[in-house]
Amino acid sequence: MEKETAKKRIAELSEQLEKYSYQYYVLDDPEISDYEFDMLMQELKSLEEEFPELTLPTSPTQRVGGTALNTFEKVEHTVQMASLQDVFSLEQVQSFIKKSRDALGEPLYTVEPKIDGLSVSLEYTDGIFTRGSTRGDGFVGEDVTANLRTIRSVPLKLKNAPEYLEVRGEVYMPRESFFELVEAQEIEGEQPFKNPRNAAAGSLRQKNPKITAQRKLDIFIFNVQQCEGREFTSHKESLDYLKELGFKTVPSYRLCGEYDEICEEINRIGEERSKLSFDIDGVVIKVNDLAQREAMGATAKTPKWAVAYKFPPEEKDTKLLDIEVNVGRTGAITPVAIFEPIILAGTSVSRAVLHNQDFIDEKDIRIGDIITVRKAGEIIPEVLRSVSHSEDSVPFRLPEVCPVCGTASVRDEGESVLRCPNVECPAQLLKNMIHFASKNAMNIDGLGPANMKLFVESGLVSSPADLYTLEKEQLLTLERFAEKSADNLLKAIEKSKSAELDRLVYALGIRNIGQRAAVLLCGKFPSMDELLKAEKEDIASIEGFGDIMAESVVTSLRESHRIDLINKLREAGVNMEYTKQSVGDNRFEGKTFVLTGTLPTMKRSDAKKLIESFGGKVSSSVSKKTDYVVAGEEAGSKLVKAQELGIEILSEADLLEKTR
Ligand code: 0OX
Repeated sequence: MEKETAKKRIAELSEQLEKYSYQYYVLDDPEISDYEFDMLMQELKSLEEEFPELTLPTSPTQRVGGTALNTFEKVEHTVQMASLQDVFSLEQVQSFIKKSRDALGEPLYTVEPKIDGLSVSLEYTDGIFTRGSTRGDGFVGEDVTANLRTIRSVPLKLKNAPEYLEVRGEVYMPRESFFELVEAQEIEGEQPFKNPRNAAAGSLRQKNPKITAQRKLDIFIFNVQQCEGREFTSHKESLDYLKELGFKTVPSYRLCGEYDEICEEINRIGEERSKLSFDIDGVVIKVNDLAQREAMGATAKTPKWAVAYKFPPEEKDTKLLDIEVNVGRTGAITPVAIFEPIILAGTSVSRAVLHNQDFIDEKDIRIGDIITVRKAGEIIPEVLRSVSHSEDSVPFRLPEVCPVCGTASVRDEGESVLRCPNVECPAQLLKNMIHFASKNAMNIDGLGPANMKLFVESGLVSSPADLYTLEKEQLLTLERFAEKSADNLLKAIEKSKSAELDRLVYALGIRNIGQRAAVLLCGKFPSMDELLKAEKEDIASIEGFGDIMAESVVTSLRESHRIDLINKLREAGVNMEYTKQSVGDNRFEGKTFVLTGTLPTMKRSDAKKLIESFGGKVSSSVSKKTDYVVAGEEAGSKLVKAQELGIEILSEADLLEKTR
């Protein structure tokens, strides 16, 4: 073909393919079949191969290109990519409406779904997609242009575009793509992504755009950040314009005036939620008029003219396929519901703890039932109820013997949990050993669950004390170990001998004694000998301790197998003294917290103890002196006041993160 003819045909094909891509990826309404599309693409590719000098960077063939990067360049956002103020109740939405009405009279609001993905900026110069970046901290993000180009709904070229345009949107992974990806990851033996949002984030930060291209990401655009050559007076007008330019804008943006109307739209979006092919985690309410937005202004992080209403935990029905009976580290026999996978709060779940026989009886949960599951605190799935039994189902009974070692199970007085009393039960032994060596306990590098399983199953060790008499020759008999790995492991075991006492106390796996409790115990009894002699009352008097914890310590440390273990560890040279100066760190010293609403997993009293144990203060009212407000569900006026004062709001997860 002549070059001139090729040039014409390339332009024609590019134009057609752009149109069909737009119909397919943005409008979800293709005019031609996939086959016809592929044929056109094929034709374009071969022409470009023949005439490489005619290949434009904006050609539909050029979405996946370039080589893998080592690092992402930093991008300074000229216009801050602000985050949204979250609210958790309709009462808080109402208070936002009231405040904005007080300031503005009768403003209009746009109500749009809140896409659960990650925010990015796309920049277009003279209509050409020139740069795309992540939000980062709102001021500086990372250049992920090559990866964003692989997203089919990101236009590479705009028609009738302004001189310069920066838009903001949310990259997400549709649920179906997420499931496909997880399945492939499981087959490959890779750690699968936890939810579509993590998968989208991980895929967008891939150094190799070819991998991103396989991940089937998508994007919704929801804001004009900058536009040279065109002015807007309202958000709705700017969204309509973006739509016209060919962007895939947020799936709906309704204009509302009154609070009732906004509520109606929140409910409508909530009802649609499960039918969508992607995850949303709330609804964003924004003042529509841009001049009115200016008038309301912003705090350091969030605009005052918008809020994000976050949905309460989602509930879903599914089929209970089986009840698995697990034996834990402390011998607790726990029934676990195994159900058909469902997506809850953005994660695929198929298991939930059923606690004990009483729980099962109370809810009359039977194998084969349709059950309702929800995510408590968006983290831990729980079975709420049985909706219906299947025909000829029978009530479920936990076995009377340990499913692993066959020992008759016991139920301690006043407790609802069944236990396997056999301290040598293989299930308990292995889990205890794994716990002993784990990161937060003795921190023995290279001794994770897989190696520990191997050691226990091959009979090399049957107690944590055996680790300290392991010899290199013994390790070398195992296929997994060679000279170097054996030396490294022995070094790591040796190093663990000098671990602080609180690690050892935690590693002993005493029921109800977590890391923090171990630190507090050692603060009061700074040697193993003192701890072994401690009386229940003395332990119970430690701030943050209760009777159950104290009882647990005393009983466990009087058990002969544990005394035996401690003696052997001592003989092996494991540290038995506490050398830390202070009881723990006081990272919250001088900080005042206010707790409000129902926290997803913690009781408020526990959260208070936790804060105080790090030297923080908990106050009951919000004032300018408050440093943090920890807000849960149904948080009310305290949260509103905190928002007004620009105080940092923490979720339970944020609080826990701060104590890590
Ligand atoms: C979303 C979403 C996120 C623009 C100005 C402040 C926040 N995840 O769907 N952010 C915004 O708005 C930005 N809108 C959204 N719809």
